Amino acid sequence: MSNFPSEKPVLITCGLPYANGRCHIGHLRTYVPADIFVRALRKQGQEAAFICGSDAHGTPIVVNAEELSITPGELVNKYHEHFRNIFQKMEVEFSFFGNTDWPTNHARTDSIVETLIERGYVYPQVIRLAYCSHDKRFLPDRFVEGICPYCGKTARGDECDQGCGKHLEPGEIRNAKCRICGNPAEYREQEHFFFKLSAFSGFLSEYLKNLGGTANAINYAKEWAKDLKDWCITRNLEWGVRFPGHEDLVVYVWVDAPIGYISFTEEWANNTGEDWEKYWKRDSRIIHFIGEDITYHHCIFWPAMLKGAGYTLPWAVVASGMLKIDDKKFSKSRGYVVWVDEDYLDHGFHPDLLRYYIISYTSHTKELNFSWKVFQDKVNNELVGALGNFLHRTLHFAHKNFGEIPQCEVDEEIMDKIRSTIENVRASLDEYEFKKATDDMMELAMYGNAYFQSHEPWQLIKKDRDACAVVVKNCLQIAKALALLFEPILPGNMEKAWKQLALEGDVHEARFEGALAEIPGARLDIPEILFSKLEDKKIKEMETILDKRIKIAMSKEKNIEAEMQVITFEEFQRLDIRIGRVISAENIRGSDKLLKLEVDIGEKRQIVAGIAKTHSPGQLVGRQVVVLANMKPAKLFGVESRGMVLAADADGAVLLLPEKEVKEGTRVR
Ligand code: B3M
Ligand code: ZN
Repeated sequence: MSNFPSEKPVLITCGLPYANGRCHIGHLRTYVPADIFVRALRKQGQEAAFICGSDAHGTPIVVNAEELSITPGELVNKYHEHFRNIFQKMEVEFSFFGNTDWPTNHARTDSIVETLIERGYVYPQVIRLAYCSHDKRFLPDRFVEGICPYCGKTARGDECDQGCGKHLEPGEIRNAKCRICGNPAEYREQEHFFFKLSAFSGFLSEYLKNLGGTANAINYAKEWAKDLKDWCITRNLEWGVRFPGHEDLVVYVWVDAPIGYISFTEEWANNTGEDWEKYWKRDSRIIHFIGEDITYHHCIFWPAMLKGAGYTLPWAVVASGMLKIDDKKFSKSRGYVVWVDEDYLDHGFHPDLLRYYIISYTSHTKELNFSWKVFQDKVNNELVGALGNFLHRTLHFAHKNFGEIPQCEVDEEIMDKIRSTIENVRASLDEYEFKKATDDMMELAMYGNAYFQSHEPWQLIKKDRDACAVVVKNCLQIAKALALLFEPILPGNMEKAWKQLALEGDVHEARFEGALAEIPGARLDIPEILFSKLEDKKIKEMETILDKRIKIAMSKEKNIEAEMQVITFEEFQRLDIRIGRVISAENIRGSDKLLKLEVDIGEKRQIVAGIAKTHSPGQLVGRQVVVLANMKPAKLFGVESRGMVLAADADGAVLLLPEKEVKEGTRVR
């Protein structure tokens, strides 16, 4: 028995994209499978609302807007439109796509936070916070950079993004620096508000036992639930949802962002005459599709908040694995990124191809590697070679020899094969094994190809037209099943296939079970080819674009490194360089390179210098030299050295000399 359709209302959500940057393939790794899942639910007769929207708040948006000299609102609106547009083009069809800065979300957040306060789950506490006295402001989250107290890597204020990945509470980061001016931050005390997450440890441990979804989310969460720290849920920002009663505070973005799931459901329900409480106040099935990196927020923080405020808890959390580009870690700054508009859609690639790649490359929870070469192979071998080939040869043969769908019966064996394929697909979908579901579908296409090949209709037509008609009818029945099964993944092309099969109605609305209803007799048109091979030339072009981007990023990185070699005047001033006079000099026993000097630099210093090969002790006594006086003391051949004699590093050491004699101890600047 399959999980769906269920009596309970079903709501699917996707992690909300920050309205802060362009859409790349990494985003699609969550949205495309979620869209496919929703379409497949509907194909099983399950009504489902599909909800998403822009995450409008948080410091990344404020920081970026500040850098661009625009308001956070302007930045958010720009990217909100960008994402909507891309989702539309990629045929990711949300029932509603909202924005967490819209009034409904402010109102729902107020209401939830107030309930949590009333119920005693929020308490004030004075904490030490990073503060920049230069910019005269507190430095929440990404306004501060420093060292992760857990792993020692560079981190930003709320997350160790380059190291261990831990969530950091305000005040936890070490060696904090202001991101605006680069000055070291100070610490100031201020009252903030905490959510009593620790009080939910027992509840969460029980809840997680029954939470559905993928193991990569649930298993980690079970461990985390054992030991929970309270979360500071207020920030010193202008931009965001005000914390009730405090004009200078907003709630942490991770409070109002998931609440977007509720407020967007409300907006959608208001538009469509639905009842949002059916999903969020009563028994329902809420399924969150997220990226693996935000599991903590969705399996720990969010259910605790919902429980505390008295809302329906998520039924499943489905987490997608991370994305790699050419087997390298995805990174915008290092150029390992594929932009959905600029690198894909704008080049005329059909959305179906990328949808297919994402769903079929590997299991949803594993790392997905994108490479143009593999993209080409998958399209050419699987979509063109297997699915496209079967659909086209069937339709082409049927049209050419019969001009219509023959009026005979479909063999029981074929219906059984289709039936078992649908069952397999549904079972795989229930387990969120989307690749397996796709492979099950593709297996039917290969079965069709093998059937066509072994029954040789091109021979049969010459000998026994009726027998040939049965073979063709069987193939057309398989083609119908394929159009229905693949519609969630390849909505554009399966719509065309549906029409080529002269089928009535809308393939997007039709159910999987329609695959078992005999394909009705009808006239056939000349079929167009659905999938064409990707040429080497195009793939090379795409690879070159990516390579170039990586090279540019690399050279930028080198420039930054070069910049790091530059020292400031203050740093230079730390060098204590003085004029000295050599009082005595002698060889050091056992070394043919070193001389032991006594130098007057306003005080007497013993210095070991590696100049024995170019200078004899006699040449040196009485002459002036330039000395770095605050060189860290060292012992060479057992002789202590407290300073360094400066020389030009030419062919051997060439000692520096002041233009004219100056007093011993004179500073060099
Ligand atoms: N805006 C994006 C992320 O961290 C973040 C998701 C919010 S989901 C409520 O992946
Ligand atoms: Zn760390």
